[in-house]
Amino acid sequence: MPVPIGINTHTAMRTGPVPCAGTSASAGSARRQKAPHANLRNHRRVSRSQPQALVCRAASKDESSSGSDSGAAPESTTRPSMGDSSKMSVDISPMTTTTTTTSPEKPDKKKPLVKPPTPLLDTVNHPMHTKSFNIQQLSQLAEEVRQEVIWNVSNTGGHLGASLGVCELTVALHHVFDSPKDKMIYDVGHQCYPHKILTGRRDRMPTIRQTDGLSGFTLRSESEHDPFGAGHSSTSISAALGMAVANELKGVANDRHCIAVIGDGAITGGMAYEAMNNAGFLDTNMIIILNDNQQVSLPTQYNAGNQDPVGALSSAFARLQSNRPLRELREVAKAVTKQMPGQVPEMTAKIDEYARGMISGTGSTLFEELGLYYIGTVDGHNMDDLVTILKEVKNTESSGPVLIHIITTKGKGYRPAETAMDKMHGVAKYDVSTGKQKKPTGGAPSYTQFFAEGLVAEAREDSRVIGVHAAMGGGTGMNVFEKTFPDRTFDVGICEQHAVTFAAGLACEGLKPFCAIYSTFLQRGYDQVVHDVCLQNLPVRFAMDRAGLVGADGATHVGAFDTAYMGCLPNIVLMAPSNEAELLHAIATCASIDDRPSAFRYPRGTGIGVDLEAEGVTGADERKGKVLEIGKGRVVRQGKDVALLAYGSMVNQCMAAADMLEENHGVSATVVDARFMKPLDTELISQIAKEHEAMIVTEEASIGGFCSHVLQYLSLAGLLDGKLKVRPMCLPDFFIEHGAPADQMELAGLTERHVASTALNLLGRERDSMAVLEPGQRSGGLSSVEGREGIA
Ligand SMILES: Cc1ncc(C[n+]2csc(CCOP(=O)(O)OP(=O)(O)O)c2C)c(N)n1
Repeated sequence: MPVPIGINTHTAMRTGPVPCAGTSASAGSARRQKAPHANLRNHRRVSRSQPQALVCRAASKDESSSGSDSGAAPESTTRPSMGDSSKMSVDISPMTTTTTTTSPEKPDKKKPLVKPPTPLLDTVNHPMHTKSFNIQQLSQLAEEVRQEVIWNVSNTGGHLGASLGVCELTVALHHVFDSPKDKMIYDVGHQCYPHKILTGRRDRMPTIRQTDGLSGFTLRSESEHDPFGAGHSSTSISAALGMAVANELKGVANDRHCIAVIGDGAITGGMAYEAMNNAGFLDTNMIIILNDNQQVSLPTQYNAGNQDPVGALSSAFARLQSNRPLRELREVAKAVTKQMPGQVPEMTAKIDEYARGMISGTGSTLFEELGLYYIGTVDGHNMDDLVTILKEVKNTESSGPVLIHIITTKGKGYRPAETAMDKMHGVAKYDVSTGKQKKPTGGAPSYTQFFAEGLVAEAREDSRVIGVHAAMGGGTGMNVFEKTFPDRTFDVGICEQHAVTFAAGLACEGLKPFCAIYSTFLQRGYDQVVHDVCLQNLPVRFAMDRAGLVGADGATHVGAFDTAYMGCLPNIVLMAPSNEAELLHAIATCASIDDRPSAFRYPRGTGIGVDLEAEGVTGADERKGKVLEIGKGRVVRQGKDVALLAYGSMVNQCMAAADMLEENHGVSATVVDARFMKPLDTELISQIAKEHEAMIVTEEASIGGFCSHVLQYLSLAGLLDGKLKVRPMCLPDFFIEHGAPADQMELAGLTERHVASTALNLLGRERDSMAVLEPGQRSGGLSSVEGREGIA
């Protein structure tokens, strides 16, 4: 059934054309001559009328006629009733702004907060329903989407600040382009909540990041409007370029647009430059929207101050923003073209070229030298400008790659977010009126906090200790370290590859770099770990936070693979602490290892509350661990029937399983904390293999890690040739999606019940083994997943 399009009751608004002319062919043309892909280049030349010039079509159509741009509607799309769309002014709650230009007001404490009505949004459950809206209505829709995000995230937690900053952009994109035919690729994907709301997922937003609910990022399997999955940064331009080139090769490029939306943080990642360089070279039609909100690292502000965004690129952006001649000339061009629609292309071309000449050498050449057509800067909260520019770019037949540089405010329109240190980047549930987050109080500090304190303690004693992180000062605890050692802390931007090799360079000169990178993000720096660190045997220390399952952040952020990808590397020492005291010991141990690389992995969330002093930790504020003997594990519980050999956090599940086995089944279990995966404590492993008839080896990591190494050793040592029964228990061979940590552990089969059940099965007690797994059978023991709620 065809879908009704357009809302005729809304008054259409006429918009002027955008300045858009000239060509960025300068450096691009030089590269074009060298192009080795002759076939592709010829294909493009044939398919384009004017490959070298950006030809502007005057935007003479008014807004209502833009409905014809929408293309065919999907059959399954239905439109809800329009509601009271005549009510144009929204009753915005007192702490939020009604327009995009006024600053937020203070909350009126007496007035109870109610969620503002969303009359326009109530009529939209597919992007095509935005087609007939005029600029004023689109602005209102953006504001309604913003309210929807604010209220929804207050109940779910999630990424807030970035989404609030792109409400206008997202509405404008969906109004101008035709998703899913046109591809909108959001880099990282953490700012995609407005996009989800506008693409038929509004009703499921209350489930976001929960078990079986919507993902917190874009996900191909979730919606046809998510053309590319994300979670890790700096991938959008490559993906969009790949899609655009595919469209060219398929001969459908004229009817398809590929748009990458990338932040000023994500664009610091090297991959983004590789992609832009390639895009300029290929000269493929595609659109890059650089969302510049002056937040590169997480958080931007800390240690009682405003941190300048890291990297030279940020200052280049700032120069572009403040380049008055360019801005003014573009404004002039816009005004002129509004008055003289018939002469638009020639007029704007001249002005534009002039503008380019004037700004040469002050920053914009960065993109233009790569062969991109740069348009900027644009107020990313001004709907009129956004829609006008996007329409022009859309209607330009042979633009090549275009970069539109927009300026936005992270947390826009929500005072607590705009004024928060971290712009409320990632939040727990919160009170809408104050923005105060409902974080659990009490309990042990997070592993991250222990890491920071432990590193500070080491750095106090040794001036060679240096902290390196990749835009994750808050997430890794390096902002705490930086407080004490600002000159010894390096935030390199979202550049894990560079972080690793930069640390290698520091190590070459005799310093002691600690490279704090989440397990999942170190994947980005893998060849650097192999080639620059391990191969040269340089003493770089890797602190791999968020190792194992990560709850609501989901599959993209799971730290599953480090034991496999680090375990196969020669030279490196690998450790996994089982609690916070062990983490402090791991830091001290790695600080002492100065002749080879070393690394330790630790989970997301809070420590388990061990008695630090009893565990050998010294110091009250800055806790200092003790240096462990390299390659030696420890027996934490002596039994006789079954051996539970665990690496890292799984020691806690094994202890709980041992309690269950003893109390409920009369089975005596030995629990061994391996501490090291490399070098393996082969002596201890041989000993427990000989002393027990059954052995479970376990870790919260993928196949190919600790379990594989132990089995490899047991096999080579001939210890599998006799009666010993061994079972590996690690993460299953599939990606585990977002959800509650306990649900994820259940799905992975790594709870204490699963360990106990496997032990009983090995001992030939199948019935007991099954019974342990029946619903309701829970042990009261320690679980390493407790306290793992939160956001990356
Ligand atoms: C490879 C990688 N490293 C680190 C991160 C963690 N991270 C998520 S968002 C973010 C900042 C992104 O900044 P920006 O692209 O400017 O987006 P904004 O949130 O400011 O809108 C970082 C460092 C990541 N997602 N991927």
